[in-house]
Formats: sequence, C-alpha cells, structure tokens
Amino acid sequence: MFSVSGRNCVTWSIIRYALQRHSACMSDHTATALRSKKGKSDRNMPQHFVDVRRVRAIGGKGGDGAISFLQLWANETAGPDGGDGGNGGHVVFQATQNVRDLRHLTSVLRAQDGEKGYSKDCHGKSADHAVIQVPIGTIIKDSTGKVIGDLKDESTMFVAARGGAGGRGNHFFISDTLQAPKIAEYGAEGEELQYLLEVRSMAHIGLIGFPNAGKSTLLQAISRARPKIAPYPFTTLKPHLGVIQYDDYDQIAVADLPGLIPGSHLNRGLGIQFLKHAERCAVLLYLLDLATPEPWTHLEVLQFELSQFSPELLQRPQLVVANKLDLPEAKVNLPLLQRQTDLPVISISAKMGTNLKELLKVIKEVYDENVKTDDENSSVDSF
Ligand SMILES: Nc1nc2c(ncn2[C@@H]2O[C@H](COP(=O)(O)OP(=O)(O)OP(=O)(O)O)[C@@H](O)[C@H]2O)c(=O)[nH]1
Ligand SMILES: [Mg+2]
Repeated sequence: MFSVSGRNCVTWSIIRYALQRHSACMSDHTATALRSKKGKSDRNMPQHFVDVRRVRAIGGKGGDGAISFLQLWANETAGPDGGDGGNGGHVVFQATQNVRDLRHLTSVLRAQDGEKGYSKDCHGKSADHAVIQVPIGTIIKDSTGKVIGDLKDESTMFVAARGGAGGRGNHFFISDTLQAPKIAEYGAEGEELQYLLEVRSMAHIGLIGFPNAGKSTLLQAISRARPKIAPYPFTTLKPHLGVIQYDDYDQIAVADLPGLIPGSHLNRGLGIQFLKHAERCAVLLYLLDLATPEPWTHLEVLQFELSQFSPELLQRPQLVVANKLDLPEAKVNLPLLQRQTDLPVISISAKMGTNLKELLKVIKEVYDENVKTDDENSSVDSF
C-alpha cells in the first residue's frame, strides 16, 4: 500500500518517463518499423485471388397494394382499407477493408422483395437492402465498359440496382367521386443491370521486378503476408498485399506483383494486365537481382514494359532495390548498377535480412513525402 504522497510520486515518475520517451521520439524524425513478433500461420492453403467479376444486380420487387373492404359490427361499410405494399430492396456495393477480393460474389445479386399490403390499412414491410461488401479500390463498369463508380474510400457505397416501389392499396384511391375503389397497384419490378467489377489494389508501394528477383521474399520479410517463394519463375501469379507497421501508427501497404519479362506487353509471360494494380501505387519499387549478369538492363526492360502499359506510371516516384547482396556476383554488379542509373539504389538481401531496416526507413521517408502529403491535400480539397 502506498501513502497518498507515495502514489503521487509514482505518478510523477511515470509522467516524466513518458515525456522523456516522447521527446526522444520527436528528436528522431523517421518512424521505425515495428517487426511483428507473432508467428505466421503455417497453413498451406491455395488462395485464389479474384480481381474481376461480371455480375447481374436485380433490385427487389415492390409489394402489391391490397384491395380490402372493412366490415365492422353495426358498420358494414367501414371503408376501403387495403394497405400499400412495401418497397423492394436495393442492391448496394459497399467498400470495406474486411474483404480483399471478389471471390465471395455470386454472378446474380438479388435484393429481397417488399411485402404486400394487408387489410385494416396495414402497409407491407419494405425489404432490407442487399449490401454487398467489396474491397476498397473496386472499380465499377457498366455493360459498355464505361467506368461509372470508384469505391476508393472505406464505407463508400454504390447503388447498383434500385428496388421497385410498393403498390398502393385501395384506401389510397378513395376520392369524392369514388368512395369504394376496387383498384390497387401492383408493386414495381426492381431494376436489373449488368456490371463488371474490378479490384485495383490500394497499395502505396508496388514491387516491380523480373521473375525470381525476390519480390515475394522481400514482402514476406517486411510484412506478415505469406506469398509463395520458390526458385523458379512466375511463382507469383496474382498480386499479394502486405502491410508494414510503423511505430507512429502509419501503415504502408506493399503489393507484390507478378514478374515482368521482355515482351510482357506482347502478352509474353503473364502479360501486363496485372499492372492495373500498380496504377494506384504512389511509389514504384524496382527489385533487381544483383546475381544476374548486367542487372541494369533489367531496369531498362522494366521501365519500358511499364511505359507500354501507361507512360504516366513512369512519372511516379521510383526507387531501385538491389537484392541478393549475399551472393558473390553482387559485389561486382552493385557499383556498376549505381553508376548506370540516376535513381536512388538501396542494396539488400531479402533472404538474409541485410539492410532491411535501412530500406524500411527509406520507404517511410518516400511515403511521408509523397503519399501522406497527397492525402492531406486531397482531404483539404474535399472540404
Ligand atoms: N541468395 C539469395 N536468394 C534470394 C534472396 N531473395 C530471394 N532469394 C531466392 O530467390 C528465389 C526467388 O524468390 P521469390 O521471392 O519467389 O522471387 P519473386 O520475385 O517473387 O519471383 P516470381 O514470383 O516468380 O516473380 C527464391 O529461391 C528465394 O529464396 C536473397 O536476398 N538472397
Ligand atoms: Mg513471387
């Protein structure tokens, strides 16, 4: 048990310690990456990443209005009392970070129908909307291929098909000239529309490289993602996302993209279609294998293939990461590579973990310079 003054003393020492920690953090400008201590899952389940899906959205039908004439004791004509039908539900796409791809979507998305009206002026219940969760960064195209929606923020919604309105019951049609209408409306049919949904990964950093350069090894080393790693080309067939956590609570998403080869734009290898995932990356990180002869020629090929997909991609901030520093050929190739390019070169060994701390620091600096300031500007613009 502490006395009152003793407890104050402990509280003050805690506050002083916290202030010292805070001032120490403030003096070191760049946040350091937090390495997760939790073990990774060793489940080896194949994961199919579905990034494109064609769907048909059908809104719910409105409930029919009722025709009813109330008869009460001592009042045989208590009046037309048919209630209105309820509205059909809409089909709505909602962006959420709870799902990563479109594999859970069925090809027909249908909302529920509204309930019909009842006697005694009871209205039918309107159906709940069918809210379909899609990943953040989903692009919605109509049947002609025109982009009509872009769900790039958490919880943003797109109404894909509106439900039909409920029909009116015969009570609604009472007028001076028609006191006992025997008419009611049918509920309207819901809309039926076709869409093409496409996920464009919302990564901040995109890893671009030849097959076998070590992109997946690097992603696994710096995040909790577990892409497959193997010593043969085209191990990665679909993009993988990993998140680097920093001690200032910033989270930087990194996308491991399939490998590019000369002629990818002519559909060699896996083609360049997956580069649509790089379109949202604010920074591109070229990963080169230092153990191959003349790795700088790979850099030229990568830049050429990117330009074939979209010349705009080459305007983004770029970094060169030279991997496999642990192999003997790297010692010769690294200085030559540095001489051949004007881009900043960071040498690492993703497998051995060499220089990863340095790389994570540079990634954070580039992120702070480009992505964070862009986000702040866009949030200012939106006000
Ligand atoms: N010696 C050494 N080997 C590495 C290093 N990084 C990756 N490797 C090896 O290189 C091989 C390919 O690694 P991946 O990470 O699968 O390469 P990738 O770029 O993802 O390849 P794709 O998915 O086919 O495009 C694996 O055998 C890794 O163990 C490194 O720093 N040093
Ligand atoms: Mg890979």
